Amino acid sequence: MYILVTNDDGIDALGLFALKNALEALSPVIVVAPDHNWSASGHTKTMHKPLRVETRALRDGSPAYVTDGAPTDCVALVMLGLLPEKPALVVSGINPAANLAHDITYSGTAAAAMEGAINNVPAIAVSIDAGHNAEIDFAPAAEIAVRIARRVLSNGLPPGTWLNVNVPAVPRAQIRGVRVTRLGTRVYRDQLIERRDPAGRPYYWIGGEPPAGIVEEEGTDVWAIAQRYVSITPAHLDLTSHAFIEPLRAWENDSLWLDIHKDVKSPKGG
Ligand SMILES: [Mn+2]
Repeated sequence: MYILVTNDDGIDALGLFALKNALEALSPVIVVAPDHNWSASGHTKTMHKPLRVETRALRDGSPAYVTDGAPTDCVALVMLGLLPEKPALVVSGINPAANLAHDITYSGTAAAAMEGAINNVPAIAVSIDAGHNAEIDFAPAAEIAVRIARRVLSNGLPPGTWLNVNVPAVPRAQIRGVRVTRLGTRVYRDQLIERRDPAGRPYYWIGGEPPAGIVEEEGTDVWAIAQRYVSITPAHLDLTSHAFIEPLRAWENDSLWLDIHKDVKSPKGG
């Protein structure tokens, strides 16, 4: 029995190390992490090149696996047989920036947890709302991850479900508590920045201010973090808009499809 720890910031990230050290209080931990930073790579699956896996000593000398694949690949490699048995739990992080609301569609941290859920292994993504500050104290989030991991190991999670955990970047005494939340609304402040290369051709950066969010939406992850609560969102692989299935069903017999058979050629060419 072991916990698989991975991240999207790469094998050398302090958040990965803090998470691994803290979770070892619960169970053996095996680290499989990318060899470089994959932040905002989403649910990338490597299909067009081979994957290399090597062993690497972490900063305390303990062994880990490092891959040239994406965070998703790190989890998939293990699920498909890199290690003799599947993990009891996947924990991804600790990401040094929040993964709130729409962020989880970009997040490699979240994607690694989704890959656990796809493989029927309970999974947790852990992030700190710190905005890539070099002075981050990972200890409070690591300790919170241990508490949640302990509960998930004993209770499991429903199929297709993973937990998206965000921790406010404040001293532990200033954390007000824990709120179970739904995903909120991000407000991205990206701008398209155009520059010129030495040949005069334009190139672009998508950049700007860090994202904001609608903090007034009570009960959301964005709201909880703004209130200095730990946010735990039960996320699901099912991205279906269930509320829109019935309204959309009216389209099934709509005039939109009246001529649908006319252009269809049969396999015999008739
Ligand atoms: Mn990251």
